[in-house]
Amino acid sequence: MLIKPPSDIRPSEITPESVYLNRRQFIASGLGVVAGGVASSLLPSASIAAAGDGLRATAPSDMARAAPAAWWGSKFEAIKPVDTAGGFYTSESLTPYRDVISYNNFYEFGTDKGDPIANSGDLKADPWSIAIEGEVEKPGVYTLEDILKPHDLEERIYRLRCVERWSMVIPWVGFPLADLIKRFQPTSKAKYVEFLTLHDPQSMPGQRSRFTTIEWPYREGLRMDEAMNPLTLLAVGVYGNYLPPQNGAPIRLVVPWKYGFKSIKSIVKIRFTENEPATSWNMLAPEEYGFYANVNPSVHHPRWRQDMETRLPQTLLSSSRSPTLLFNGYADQVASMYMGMDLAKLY
Ligand SMILES: Nc1nc2c(c(=O)[nH]1)N[C@H]1C(S)=C(S)[C@@H](COP(=O)(O)O)O[C@H]1N2
Ligand SMILES: [Mo]
Repeated sequence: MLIKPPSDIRPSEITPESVYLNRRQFIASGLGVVAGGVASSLLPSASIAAAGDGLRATAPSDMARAAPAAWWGSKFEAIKPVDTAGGFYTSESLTPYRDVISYNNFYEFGTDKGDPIANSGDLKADPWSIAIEGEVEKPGVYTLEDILKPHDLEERIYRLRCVERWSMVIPWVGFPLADLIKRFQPTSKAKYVEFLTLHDPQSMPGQRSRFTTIEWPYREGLRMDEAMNPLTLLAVGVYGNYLPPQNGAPIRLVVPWKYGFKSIKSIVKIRFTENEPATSWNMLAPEEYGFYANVNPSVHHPRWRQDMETRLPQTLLSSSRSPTLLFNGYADQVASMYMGMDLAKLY
C-alpha cells in the first residue's frame, strides 16, 4: 500500500466521503501520522471515532438506499472490511458517491451519462433470479437469495477505467466470482463464462429506442482463468449500500483490470461455454473493441489514444489527468494470465 508523507497530501486527495477507520487500521496504514497533523480537520470527526474492524466506506446518510428485500439486511450488516493487501484496495481518493451513482454508462437506460439515474426507476431488482446454464454440473434457475446465501460480502476498493478515457475509484461490496463458480461446478469443457443482462424493454427504455445499436440483451464474457481470478468480483453494493439501478442492481460484474464495458450490469444469466462467447461491444465494432479489453496504454483505440485518462470528478484544484497503467495497475495480479499472448492483436 502506498504511504505518502503528510506534506504530500493535498486536500483534494483526502477521501471525500465518510471513510471509517478504526485506530488499529489508522496507525497501521500510516495515516495516523496525518491524523495528528493538519489533515485531521479535513476528515469528518465520525471517521476516526467509529468502531469497526477496519476500512469501511459508507454512502452519505441522506442518499443511502433502502434494502431491496428484508433478507438483504443481515448480509449488509456483516460486510467484511477491505483487505488492504494485494490488489483489493487502493488508497487513492474515492470518487464521491454522488458521482458514482449519477455519471453512468448503462445503455439500457439511454446513452447519456445522466440517463441511467433518470430513467432506471422502473427496474425491479426484487424478485430477481439468475439462470446458470451450459457446461456446468448444477444448472438451474436460482433466486438471488439462493445465489447470495453462502457468500460473505466484502468491501473492495477498485479503480474503474472506461474506454472513454475517464476513471473512478469505487468502493464495491460483493464476493469473488470464483466462489460462485466453484459452487456450480463447471465441467471440464467449460473454457469461458458468458454473462447476460436483463432484457426487459418495459423497464429499460434504451431497449425500446429506435436508435439503439446494441443487439439486446447486453452480453459479456471472460475466459475461465479470468473469471476465477481473485480480483473478479460479483458486486451487489457500492459505498456499503445496495446497488442503485443505474449501477447494475441487484448484481453486476466488476473486472478492474479491463475496460469498464466488461463489467456487465444487472445479470440474469451465467452460461459456461466451450467457445469464446460473443460480446456486445465486439459485435458492434470489432475493430474498436476486442474480447479481452485489458486496459493497456500502448494499445490505442482507433479513434483515441489510451495512454492517458481523466480521474473523475475533475476539480479545479488538481490536475486530474494521469497516465494509464497496464492492466489498470493490476499487473501483479493478472499479467501472468496473458504470458505469451500478443496483447496488441488480442485487444
Ligand atoms: N448491461 C450493461 N452493462 C454495462 C454497460 C451497459 O451499457 N449495459 N456499460 C458498461 C460500461 S461502458 C461501463 S464504463 C460500466 C460503468 O459502470 P458504472 O456506471 O457503475 O460506473 O458499466 C458497464 N456495464
Ligand atoms: Mo465504459
